[in-house]
Amino acid sequence: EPLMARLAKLESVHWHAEPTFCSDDPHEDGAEIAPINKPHDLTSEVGTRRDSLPEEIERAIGIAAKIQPGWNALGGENRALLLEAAADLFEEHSDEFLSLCQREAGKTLPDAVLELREAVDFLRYYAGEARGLFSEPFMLPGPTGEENRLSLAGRGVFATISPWNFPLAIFIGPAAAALAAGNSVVAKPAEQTPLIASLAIRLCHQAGIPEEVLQLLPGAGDVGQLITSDPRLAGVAFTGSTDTARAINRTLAARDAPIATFVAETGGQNAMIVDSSALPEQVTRDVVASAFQSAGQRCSALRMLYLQDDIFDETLAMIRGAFEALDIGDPVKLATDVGPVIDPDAKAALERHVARRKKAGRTVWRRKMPKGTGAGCYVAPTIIELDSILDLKRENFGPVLHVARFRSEEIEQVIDDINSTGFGLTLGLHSRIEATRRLVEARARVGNFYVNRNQIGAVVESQPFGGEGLSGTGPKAGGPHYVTRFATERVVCIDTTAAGGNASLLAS
Ligand code: UN1
Repeated sequence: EPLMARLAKLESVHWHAEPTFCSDDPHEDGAEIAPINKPHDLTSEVGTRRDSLPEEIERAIGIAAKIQPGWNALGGENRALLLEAAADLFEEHSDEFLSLCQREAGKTLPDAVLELREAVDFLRYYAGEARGLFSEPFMLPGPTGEENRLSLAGRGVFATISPWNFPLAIFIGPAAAALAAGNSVVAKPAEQTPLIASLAIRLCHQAGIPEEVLQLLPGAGDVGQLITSDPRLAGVAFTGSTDTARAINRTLAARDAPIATFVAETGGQNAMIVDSSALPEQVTRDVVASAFQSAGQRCSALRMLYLQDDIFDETLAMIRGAFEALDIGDPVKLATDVGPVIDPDAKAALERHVARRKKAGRTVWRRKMPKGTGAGCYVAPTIIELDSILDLKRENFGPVLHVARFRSEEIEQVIDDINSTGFGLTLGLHSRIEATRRLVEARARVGNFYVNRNQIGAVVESQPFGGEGLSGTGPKAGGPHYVTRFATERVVCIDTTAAGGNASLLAS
């Protein structure tokens, strides 16, 4: 078995040294991996797309299934070393990643830096998890003196399906978790951002993660549909819209196969509540960051701001002041605060939403767009006044903030309205009243609750991220329960008395 023989070789290698695994690798001459060192080669391909063919998908999953037991047998420590070697290479290649995040995903430079950092954090954190989780815990001996062992192992082949808004961090994060747990992975990036994904995959291979263990399957929804209908998959880790998560769940359930593990991180209808005890300057800064950073294209982003009525006018005036000062334009320019949205469909959906609210007679503030933004996928940052979050029917994924007023005695109703959307991702609160913080914390059903700060940018390890209800299945990415979801548990129980041959339950 040549694949297994190659994995056996891997076991004896100390990583961080020059990887020797791929000695019979077709890429050894460097021809295939050359673009890594030439960013212009990749950036000049921005906008190109390739869809995996049905036979490639079929073949990739077959190869992944065949290699997985060997990858699992390699052990948590070795897998950790390989993931850490990949993290090192990601850092070495930061220039290429930053440039691609700007050009392929339209990110501003600060957003691109945060994204790369999150990707590296995920690789290192899940590497640490591979070390910790796969050392066996101490198990009490059984009542008749048996020796008991509990171990974790990979489940098999995982598919990861990731979004364009975090084309690097959320592409590599779930894949790294699945790999850490001992699974092989077929990874489908968003169709809008295949080049960032392909650079990430090449560097993982260069770090020594075998090509058979981590394979890239680019394409759009039809490719995802083909992948997820394959009965050989043990599970899927998905980040994207709630509707797509439902469709994947149906596809998985319809297979003539064991029940799959499904980890989904989906949408949000995120609110922030600001009472009259809040500090207006802090509120202004945090509202603008939560709603307009990344052009509002984060599932954590603020969509619905509730301002207490007695501070409504003055706080909104300050927010509008900061909103008018945002620099909008080319994400490659250093001064830019708000870049474009991802594609013409995203722009059209946001424009329809704004037009409908205008038609319904709502007060709408829009930024006047600078010259030169007419041709690109730019959406003018917008603030729309509404009565309540219940006026929103869907997630509006872009630089559009809604604002409503509430009276202090209505705060419980506000929380109930937020809960009744069914989403439960992020919630912000600005208040200096401890009782209010306790009330909101106890009553709101959200995954990530942020107090007196912005509500985006959860940090791996310190702030595990993920929601409930329509926002996803959990467990939280970058938290201590995530990797275990990708693993299966086995208990081995050995009756040590039988080994002596002088005792049996019947005789005793
Ligand atoms: C997403 O937009 O899909 O907290 C997730 C944050 C990021 C994750 C966003 N760490 O904003």
